[in-house]
Amino acid sequence: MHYLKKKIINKKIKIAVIGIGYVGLPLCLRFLKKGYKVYGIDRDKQKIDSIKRKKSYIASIDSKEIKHALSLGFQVTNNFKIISSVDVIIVCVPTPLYKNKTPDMSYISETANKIKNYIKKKQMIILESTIYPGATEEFFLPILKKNKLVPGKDVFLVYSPEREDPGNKNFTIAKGNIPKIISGFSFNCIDLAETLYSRITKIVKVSTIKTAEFTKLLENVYRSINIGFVNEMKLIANKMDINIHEAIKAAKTKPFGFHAFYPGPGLGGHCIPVDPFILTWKAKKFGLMTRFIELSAKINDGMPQYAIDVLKKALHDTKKKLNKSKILILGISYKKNSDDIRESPSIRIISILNKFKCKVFFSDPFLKNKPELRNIEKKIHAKNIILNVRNLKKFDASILVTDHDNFDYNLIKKYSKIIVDCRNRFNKKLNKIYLA
Ligand code: SAJ
Repeated sequence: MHYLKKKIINKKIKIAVIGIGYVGLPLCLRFLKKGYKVYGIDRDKQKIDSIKRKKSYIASIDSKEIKHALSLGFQVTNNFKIISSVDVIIVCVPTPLYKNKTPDMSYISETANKIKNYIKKKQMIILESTIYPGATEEFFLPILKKNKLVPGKDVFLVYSPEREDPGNKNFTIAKGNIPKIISGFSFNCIDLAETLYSRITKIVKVSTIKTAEFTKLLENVYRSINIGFVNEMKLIANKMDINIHEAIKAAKTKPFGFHAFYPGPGLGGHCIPVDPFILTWKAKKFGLMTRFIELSAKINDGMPQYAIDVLKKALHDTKKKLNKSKILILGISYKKNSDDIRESPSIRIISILNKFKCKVFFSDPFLKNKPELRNIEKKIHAKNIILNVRNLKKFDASILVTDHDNFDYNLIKKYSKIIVDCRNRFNKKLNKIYLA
């Protein structure tokens, strides 16, 4: 049996996870709980210090879990030298977009650059970040070549896309109930990946690394285009004075052939607004114009402005002008019950409102304890306020952008002058409620 395979089965391997964010940290904890020696590597000193202080920086991970992980021997560092003494290297770094919507692969290339001086024979290198088909080999084969390491023989190159869903309490890495797609450079690589990942979850093997890279994008572009579709259906329904949510609820009764998506103020997060552009960028290299995917992204992109247009109409109905109004944004994270504000539509809405010179505040219970709240307020030129009668009465309109479950919807309905409802939380037909 292969040397590495034996070490994996006997839990003798050492694992280094590069990038201990919302993907890497849960992975570290899972392997630790399964009895493996794990090192977390990150360039962000704040993350390193937080772990050493037994403090979690991920909403879905309790600090008690960090304490337990440290008792199991979890070690964190920003020094890549440790790579030379581990058996498995798992890369979980971000792949955001540049402003021009092309993939920013700088984190991947920087990581490849950092590990190239330390990799050695008998190691397995796994990439989990969401990337375009071909990227794993493009960024990692050159460093193997430079070190005269033959993939599939001296070292084992694997791709297994992350499927961490922040805030999802039912499906988590910790529960081991999210099947993991795996593939590798050769049969040996796939076999070793299967041996490793089957220790922590169900696995789904695909034939090539490119297929695995493509599958991840398929999963997320599927969401993005369907959300774009239902957002366009919302525009039609609103024009025809039909409640789109009532129609979706009815359509859901069809026991086959319909999967419900819900209209909203636009797409936020680190995956869904990003992944379509990663795929379209690569498709263009093959001379393909992905019109449908790009059009759905454009529709989603237009939703924050649509919410503002509905707000303008609502203020007009009460003889008010937007630039003379005080507006409250309810919810600033990109999806409900989360404290993550990346690419949040709320931020887009606030920046449009700021251009109209109206006074904008927001209220988000998930942000109140966030250490970086002050910076967020400075960056978006809007302050977080407590939701109470006195404050609600001060505003000419409230826009419900992120429908956290712990909002007091009765209080909002009672004391808001106007409500622009982007999430159909106020489905009562009250004059002051405008569906956006
Ligand atoms: N959204 C809608 N309508 C919907 C669903 C989502 O407007 O019907 C919006 C959300 O408000 C949010 C954005 O889209 O702003 C993205 O929401 P999401 O539910 O897709 O959540 P994400 O971005 O956290 O996506 C993750 C992805 N997980 C991984 O990539 C590992 C995605 O594949 C999951 O399907 C998704 O979580 C999930 O199902 O929650």
